[in-house]
Amino acid sequence: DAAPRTQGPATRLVIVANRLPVRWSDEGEEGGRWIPSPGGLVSAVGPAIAQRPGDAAWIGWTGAATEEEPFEVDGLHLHPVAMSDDEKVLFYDGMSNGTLWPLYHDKVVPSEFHRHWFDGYKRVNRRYAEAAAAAAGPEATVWVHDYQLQLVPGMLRELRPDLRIGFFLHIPFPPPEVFQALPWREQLAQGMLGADLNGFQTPEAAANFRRLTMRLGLAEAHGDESVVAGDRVVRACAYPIGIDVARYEGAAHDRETTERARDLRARLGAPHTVLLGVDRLDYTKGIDVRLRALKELLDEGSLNPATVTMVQIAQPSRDDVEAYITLREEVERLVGQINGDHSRVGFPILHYIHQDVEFEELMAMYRAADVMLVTPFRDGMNLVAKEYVAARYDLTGSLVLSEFAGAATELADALLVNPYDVDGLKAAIVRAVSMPPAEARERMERMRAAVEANDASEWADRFLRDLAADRERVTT
Ligand code: GDG
Repeated sequence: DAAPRTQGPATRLVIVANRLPVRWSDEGEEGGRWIPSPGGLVSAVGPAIAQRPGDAAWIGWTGAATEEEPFEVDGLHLHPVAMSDDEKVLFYDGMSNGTLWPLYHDKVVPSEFHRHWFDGYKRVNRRYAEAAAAAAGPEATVWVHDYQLQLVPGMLRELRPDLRIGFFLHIPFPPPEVFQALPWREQLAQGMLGADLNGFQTPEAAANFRRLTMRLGLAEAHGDESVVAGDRVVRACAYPIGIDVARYEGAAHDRETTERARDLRARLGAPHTVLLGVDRLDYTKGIDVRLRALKELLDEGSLNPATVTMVQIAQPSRDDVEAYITLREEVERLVGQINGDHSRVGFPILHYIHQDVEFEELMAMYRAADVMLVTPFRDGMNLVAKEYVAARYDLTGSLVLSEFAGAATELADALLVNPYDVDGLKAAIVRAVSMPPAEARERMERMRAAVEANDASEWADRFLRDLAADRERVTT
């Protein structure tokens, strides 16, 4: 029976994402409490929810294996989805991060296909779909997020045909020629076709999806930004995600941030130039190639270790997945080599932080860094690039940005690089380090205009507005 059990008639908007936007804090009263955990998704979707106080719900995983009751944090209804340790291995480590993540990121590492991973993925997706079906009020809007939950829109449409369903993919969507290798290609594509609107970071990703559905014979072309699947029009187009500009600009202007940035530079030994990298420790982010470029520049004397220092934040990520363990070893080997060859006692040339840095410290780093290095081999958008630009209100600083990040479309005034071309990357770093202030200023001004023109709340509004728009009927 598809009838929802605990349908909340008041719930008009349901967000479905792998994780709930909260984390458990041991500090405070009575042994701990849930506190908001502001990641990229939370800050992007948060404003849309804030406009609908009391009638929005969020379905996601808390990180726990056991069943938990719905609870509330800051007026938001949270519906935890339980996942056993075994299911986490199949659904999250396996199918999501061992199959789909590498496949969608140009196979920077090989993508593995295992039938039991997909079975686990299906089982867990069904659980999210059932939780969303139970939480959503009549004709409510459900917004499903990202590659972990690609089957949810289709499952949800079967359970609740009355719902408006949107899906947004935060990562790239590969060309059909690559996607077609997936033994479960039809099911995954059908899952997304269950949505009324599929959003992607770039027009290329959206076009790849439309082309795929046609090539698989699941849909037919319909105008520039839609396909027809059965008797339904499914839109698939680009909604490049933005950042909460006011939050980043506000934090950058904060006097404490300015003092912290000054203090940071002093602690780094008052170098002439500070280079910065901020990434999850992920093989798609090109941390290794960036360090290789730095190493060669120092080895050949193109960068002077007496005047340059680099900070690399590598936020711990997915450390149960084999490829991440290997990457960490490679990055740490390079860090050791670079520091061994070029540091002086008390003045390491490269500060490598494999820790979660707090927001205020991150802002101080953006303020302190003269050159920001964002060099992913492939990235859906990359928010770090936009955050750095938002923090540079004094119009100083240079951004070296991979042309394979979605952000390169909007930030065309960065020094764009092909991260596979080490010589090109080295040349861009040297250019960034020695860029005349007038040129840096012009570039930064234009980049700031681009970041400001695409605020996170507008992004969510645009998506939800288009999702709410009247459905086009299929006429035959
Ligand atoms: C996926 C897509 C897309 C990083 N280290 C720390 C920290 N961060 C914050 C950054 C930024 C966020 O994490 C990372 O966002 P990115 O966009 O750079 O990358 P992914 O995590 O891969 O995100 C990506 C995004 O989804 C949104 O659609 O742009 O392409 O892959 O906000 O600032 N924050 C703190 N400490 C850290 O150590 N506090």
